[in-house]
Amino acid sequence: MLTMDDIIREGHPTLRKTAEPVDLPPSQEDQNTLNDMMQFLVHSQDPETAEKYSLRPGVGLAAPQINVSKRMLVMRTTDQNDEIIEYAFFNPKIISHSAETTYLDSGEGCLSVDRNVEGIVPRYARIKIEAYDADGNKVVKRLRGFLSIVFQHELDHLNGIMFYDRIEGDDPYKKPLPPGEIIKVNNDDG
Ligand code: FHF
Ligand code: ZN
Repeated sequence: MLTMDDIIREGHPTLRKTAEPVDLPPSQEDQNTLNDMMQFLVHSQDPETAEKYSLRPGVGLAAPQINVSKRMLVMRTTDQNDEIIEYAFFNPKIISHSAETTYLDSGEGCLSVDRNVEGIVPRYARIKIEAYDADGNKVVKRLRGFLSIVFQHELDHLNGIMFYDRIEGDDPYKKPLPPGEIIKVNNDDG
């Protein structure tokens, strides 16, 4: 199983690289990696397993964070109706997005960043995405709210971008224009 020891931290060059597209249909090896990444999220969100292995609770993970420079990401969280949403994607991309922006009221954190970085991280409020699922089937989805923000955080990792790159340096609390709804989440992690 993956643990925090498998997660590389800021300063590691892989986090600043553009990840390579995955060959489709996906190889068994790439499918296994995607599976291991999702299991990390499941473990990290289970209080007993998280405590046992000292895992930080995560809602998303991108392959570069485990030092695999390939375009793969996983997300595990709940949607607007409190339904558990699990997405595991190869070669994800945004095909359209709202002009309206949004941001997490509590700011963002990252499994690859061992410090608190405060400030507004502007994100598109709504996105339409295209990706290939774990079986290599093409999927198109519309995401909004927290899901949209998590997807954009993960997609950034595939492009070598860290969340704090998007915080305005001279004014970290500068409101993005045009602002949309402000997303509040219960973040156990602070
Ligand atoms: C997280 N955790 O998952 C953060 C970190 C916005 O690239 O947000 O670095 F456990 C992936 C409810 C709400 C319950 C939030 C995307 C953040 C992605 C992982 N936790 C949470 C929760 C959380 C990063 N990451 C602080 C670990
Ligand atoms: Zn991250």
